[in-house]
Amino acid sequence: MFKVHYFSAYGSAESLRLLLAHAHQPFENVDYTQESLAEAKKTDLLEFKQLPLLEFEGKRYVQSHAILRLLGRKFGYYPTEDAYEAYLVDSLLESFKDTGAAFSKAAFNPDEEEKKRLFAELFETTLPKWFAILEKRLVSNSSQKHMVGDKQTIIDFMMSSFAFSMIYNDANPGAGVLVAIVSKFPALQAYFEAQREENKEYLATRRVSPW
Ligand SMILES: N[C@@H](CCC(=O)N[C@@H](CS)C(=O)NCC(=O)O)C(=O)O
Repeated sequence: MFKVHYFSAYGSAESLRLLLAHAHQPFENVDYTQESLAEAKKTDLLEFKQLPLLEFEGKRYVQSHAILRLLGRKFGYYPTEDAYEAYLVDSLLESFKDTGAAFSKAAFNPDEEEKKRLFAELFETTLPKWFAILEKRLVSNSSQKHMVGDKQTIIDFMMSSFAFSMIYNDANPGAGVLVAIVSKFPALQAYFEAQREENKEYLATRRVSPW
């Protein structure tokens, strides 16, 4: 049985949960609070003192993208035969780091004025530009239901994690503005609907979380 250690939230663990559910691999959530994370940091449980952590077959795995690739290889969601396809997957995955960094810079900024400015930049410039690039990749792919190739890969779980945690999530108070931005990208919207169908069993039963 897989154990997903994370907060009681979607966050950086959700792509892993989506993949495990799609691969019909039972998993258990081990939920943390800030307090229990602080306690865990005093032990050698978390190699980089961060979550998520995945545990299975007596081993522990950290760094969400590395875990995603590991599970992708294990369950057939990573293009191991084709180096170019692997590059396409990886370059999209890397772009999540850049967007995530821009989001964190805004969200955790202690200066309220600067925070407002950074969020405006994120919504007006960073996200629309990123979505345009994602959509361009999508329409140049052989299937518009997947980002790379014609079957599910780890990047589809990453895209779905973002879509169904942040954009199409009624529990996320910031979802409205993201829905409005994505509505300008019809191919991306259609892709997310295809991914909703692809992941429907998990999405129908997972717990509700604002992020
Ligand atoms: N590169 C790491 C980043 C992990 C990370 O930033 N985790 C956050 C939660 S999303 C965390 O553990 N924050 C608590 C802390 O650093 O004290 C990964 O992708 O796993």
